[in-house]
Amino acid sequence: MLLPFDRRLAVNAALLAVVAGIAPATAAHAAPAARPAGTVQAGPPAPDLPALERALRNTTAAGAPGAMARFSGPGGTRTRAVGVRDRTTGAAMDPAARFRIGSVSKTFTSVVLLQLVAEKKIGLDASVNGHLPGLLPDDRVTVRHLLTHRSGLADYTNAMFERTVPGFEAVRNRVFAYQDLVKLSLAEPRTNRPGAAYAYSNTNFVVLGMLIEKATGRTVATEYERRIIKPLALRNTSYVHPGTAIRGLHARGYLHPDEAGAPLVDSTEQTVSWAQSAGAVISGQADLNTFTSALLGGKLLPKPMLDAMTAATPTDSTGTRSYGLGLRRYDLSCGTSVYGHTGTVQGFYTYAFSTRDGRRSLAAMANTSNRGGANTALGGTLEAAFCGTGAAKPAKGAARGFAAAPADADLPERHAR
Ligand code: HEL
Repeated sequence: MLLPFDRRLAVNAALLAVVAGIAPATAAHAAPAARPAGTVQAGPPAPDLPALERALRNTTAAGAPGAMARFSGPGGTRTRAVGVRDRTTGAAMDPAARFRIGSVSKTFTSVVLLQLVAEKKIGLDASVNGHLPGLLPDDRVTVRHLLTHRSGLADYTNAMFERTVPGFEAVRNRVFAYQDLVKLSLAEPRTNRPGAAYAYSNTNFVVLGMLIEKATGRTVATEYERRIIKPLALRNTSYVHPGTAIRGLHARGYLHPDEAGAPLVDSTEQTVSWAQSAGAVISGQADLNTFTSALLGGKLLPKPMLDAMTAATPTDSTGTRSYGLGLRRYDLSCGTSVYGHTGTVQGFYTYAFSTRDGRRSLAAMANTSNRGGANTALGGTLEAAFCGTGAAKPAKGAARGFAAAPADADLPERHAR
């Protein structure tokens, strides 16, 4: 791992071939020993494809113009797409389309950061101010507090997007410096004493972006590129800021206004400067499957760092939703836990999750937002993909989507719509 870049490229390309199923497995993915005759192999359940498709149809029924999912596992890859990726042309949703992944970008930031910790360029339990003198008003805030959303730094986006469409239009073409965003947060009271409680805040991942740039002397875009995108050959993934376009084949994003019945707002083009290292990556489903598989499969981080990243604490009352270091863990109804992140950026909902061994992964996307019902329905793809036909059936009358808990159960009311 953490080898000089050229070496890393070669090693990662070889490992990637395993993840992609085009090379024989190494120790981590070794084939099981021969079974005694007459026994049944207990493997992971196959995805329930009709249920996967139903989850996507529930998503469009709940207000998304289109939705799609891509599952990758030992039995191969399956994609499903419904609805449209462009409401003007009527072009069908396309499994190869690019889209904005919002906070799934946080896992990219976390990977870069933890590589820098492994390289001893940043201390996980060091004071943020030790690296960025005078940035925060409290020396007790550590790097780990940022990664776990326990810094107490207010999320400036709560005020920014209190009114959904006016909030979006006010920033869609703006370019912020990281410092401007931190200033917005510090103008508000802290939510907690550092370390005291989980409170999701984009501010944390903005400060992590600043730390990456300080420790490396390079931009976050360059570090994503040299540490993740190139080694994993993610051809549809890029950090786009402050450009506003999604290049190539892509889904257009449609934002639901707060006012019932108001027309959808095409929100495809924007700088995403309000998020940057907290959410400005563009990607595609195949790349997201490759990324989460490689990460959980141990291809991007040394074991102690991956163990730290996946050590998650519950964030909701059901205890089935947890957060590690820039990584969510969802405990599904069949007992399987999956790791990854969700994303909400104007016009796009994303899920990108993998099993702990990295062998099964799911990416799902709907080209809408500010529509909690669509997000919850899209979350139903996780149960269908990872639990197969063994998924618990939702109780009669319960919201379609997760059987165990809604996808956004740990989110503030503002985000849950
Ligand atoms: S919010 C989340 C999600 N994360 C966080 C980040 C991301 N996205 C944002 O902070 C965008 C917030 C505004 C989204 C907008 C909409 O729905 O397009 N909503 C409004 O403006 C509501 N007034 C925790 C949901 C995550 O899953 O981690 O991505």
